[in-house]
Amino acid sequence: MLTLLTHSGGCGFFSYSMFCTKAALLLQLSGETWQRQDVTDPGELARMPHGKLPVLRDAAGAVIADSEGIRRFLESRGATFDAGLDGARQAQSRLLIRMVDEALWLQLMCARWLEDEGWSQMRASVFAGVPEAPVEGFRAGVLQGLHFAGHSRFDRAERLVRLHQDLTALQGVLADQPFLFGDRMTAADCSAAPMLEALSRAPAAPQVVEVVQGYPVLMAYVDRVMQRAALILPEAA
Ligand SMILES: N[C@@H](CCC(=O)N[C@@H](CS)C(=O)NCC(=O)O)C(=O)O
Repeated sequence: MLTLLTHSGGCGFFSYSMFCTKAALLLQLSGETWQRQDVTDPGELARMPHGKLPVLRDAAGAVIADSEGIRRFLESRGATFDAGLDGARQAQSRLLIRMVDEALWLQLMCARWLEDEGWSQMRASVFAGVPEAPVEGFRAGVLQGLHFAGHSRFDRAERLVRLHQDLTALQGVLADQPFLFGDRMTAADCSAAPMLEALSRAPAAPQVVEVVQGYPVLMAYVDRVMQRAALILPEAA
């Protein structure tokens, strides 16, 4: 059986990591039989191929890193995530996934790690009970990364303008369809729904949550994707 190694969840999130939830949705769509295994030991996380999760382990013990690596692995076993999409729509799907996985991810990182209100909610949820020194050290590394990427050099107002632009674009693609590319859930939904979900609730900072909650069509879409995938939520800690 396939085992998805994930960050743990809580507060209604399958995983606090939207990339782990994305991988879980891809697994659900693929029709494979799989199980989850939460990685909570920092030493074990550091031993993962990129020091990150999600990672998929197959029955022979081989490990596949990264949600996109997991997608390719599932496709190599016969999964088709974009059935029925012509070449142009497959290209649009790829562009959209990159936008969500890269641009909205930076928004989420700022909302959870940079903004003080987001960070205090992270301390109370994801890092509850974890000693101050290592967590603050880890945060400092994340903030350095955001500074290098440049996103944290924008002020909050500029970040929120860009967030509005991206959400408006996503809503434009969705229009009145149930899923981003029509009646059927595709790979793009596996990226977009978990990212929107993560941006729409704590531990994301309240000003970001307020913006995202201002797009009820997108919020209904997130619920639809999660219901379609019927992910089993982890037991409350
Ligand atoms: N590009 C990767 C990103 C995975 C990722 O950023 N994982 C984060 C959690 S959302 C992580 O495990 N971070 C741990 C660390 O950096 O130490 C994917 O698509 O899977």
